[in-house]
Amino acid sequence: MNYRKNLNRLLCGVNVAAMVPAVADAKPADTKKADDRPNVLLIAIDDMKPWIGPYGDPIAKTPAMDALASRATTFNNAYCQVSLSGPTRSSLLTGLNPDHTGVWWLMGSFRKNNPDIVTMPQALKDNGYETVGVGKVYHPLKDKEVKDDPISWSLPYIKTSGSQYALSNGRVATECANVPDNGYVDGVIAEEAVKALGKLKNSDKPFFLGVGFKKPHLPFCAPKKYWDMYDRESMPVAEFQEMSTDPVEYAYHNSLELKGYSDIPPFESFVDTKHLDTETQKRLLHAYYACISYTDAQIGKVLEALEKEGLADNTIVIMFGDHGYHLGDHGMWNKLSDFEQSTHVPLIVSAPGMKKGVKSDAVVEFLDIFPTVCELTKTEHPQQLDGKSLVPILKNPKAKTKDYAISQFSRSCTENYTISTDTDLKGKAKELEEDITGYALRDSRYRLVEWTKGFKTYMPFDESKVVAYELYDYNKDPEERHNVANDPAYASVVKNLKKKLHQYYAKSYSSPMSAPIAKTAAGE
Ligand SMILES: [Ca+2]
Repeated sequence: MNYRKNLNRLLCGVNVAAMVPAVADAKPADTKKADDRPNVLLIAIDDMKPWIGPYGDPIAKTPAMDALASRATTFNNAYCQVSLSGPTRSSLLTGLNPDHTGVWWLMGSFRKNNPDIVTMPQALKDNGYETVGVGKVYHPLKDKEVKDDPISWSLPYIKTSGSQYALSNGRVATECANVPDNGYVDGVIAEEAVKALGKLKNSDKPFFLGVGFKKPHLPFCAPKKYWDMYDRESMPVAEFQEMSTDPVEYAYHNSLELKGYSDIPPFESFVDTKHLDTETQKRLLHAYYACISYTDAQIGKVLEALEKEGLADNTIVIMFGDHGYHLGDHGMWNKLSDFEQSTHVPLIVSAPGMKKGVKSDAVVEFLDIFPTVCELTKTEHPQQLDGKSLVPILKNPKAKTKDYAISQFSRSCTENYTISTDTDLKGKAKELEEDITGYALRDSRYRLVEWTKGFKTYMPFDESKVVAYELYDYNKDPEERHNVANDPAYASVVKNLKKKLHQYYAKSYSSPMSAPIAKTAAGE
């Protein structure tokens, strides 16, 4: 048994903040630099759907992401667990489904809901890694005690300052300014990430660097040169801007986020969104692509620095967009749904010794990232994780690790993104009884959504809480024009997928991670 494995065992599950110096002392001096465990560079991109080169997008110009994909596995069928920053990032970074973090709304804190949760960077820190973050890695909470989860990082979180806007045109949804990359904050984040890599290369320890870019999140602002890469007239306005047949009201929302900008013509409800004139839609799409290319260029700087510092060969790079995005499809904008456009995410993973330049069609989840990092860095799981390692797929793109992905959405988010304004779930059981949640099971062909009232999977399932179903057949209907849940021709499909979904509920409920959330919600 080698030294590192023993060290891993020793540190597993222990709060080692106080132990690290002792362990370092105990470590023979000449083995310090022999720690050849791979570094981890986690690149989080806010609100970026897979409209990028590696996913075959015919319009996007993303040379840096293309280059990354050429030495990585691109996951064609990856799904987020919630289509909203706070919950999706809480889930991804803890390796726990949203019912085990208790974060369903924008400002929830998994740390307050269950202080014992061990995050991905925290597990690596506890295992001898230097861990540091810059930009938006966790969703930024107002509560300073839990903001950026201080316990995750061995080095102080890198502060960046920069403006959302370069011009003073008020709160507009799109902005094109003739400024350098650091005229907006993502340029500053890239500069700081590059500096951090220069320092981390000199550390005796392997590192985890989390870098979070803020575009293409609204407002869609980017330097002019990225706008100039695209022709506005050729922007792909969504063809289907209606509700599906046999619609379920909970599945839709009123695009509240976009409505908050002064340069968006007023519209009253989601069905009126289609009345956003074509010119405005094309401007938004043009701006979204400009922001993607702007972000791509910043990623390029970070990856170039990784190369220049001699770190590229021994660094795992994981790049993801934190959820999908509606750009007019179904008559909706923004995220906040269980639909394909909102839950299908870009995920690209490059790791030393693994396949390069390949694509996998396996259905995978963001939950799978934490166990993958554990396996690649030989870090033992600090708690029961809800995902499965992607390493078999990184070795063989034809491999499959699971039959379906689960996403969920809490409809209480629609009005103001949160049931209450504080970050604490404590004592919210009563409010949760009114909460409508859609659990979506996506396999390689179908998506079944079971809408429930007052149910979360940390509780025992009770069929009386079901309020509606959706079923989409992506082989026949990739745009979700028809909800076929009530079509007799699909009765056996619904039955089969319901069974799988209910098995998932039972498994989630039986996890040791359920009880702490149930207690917190109950106010205990
Ligand atoms: Ca986001």
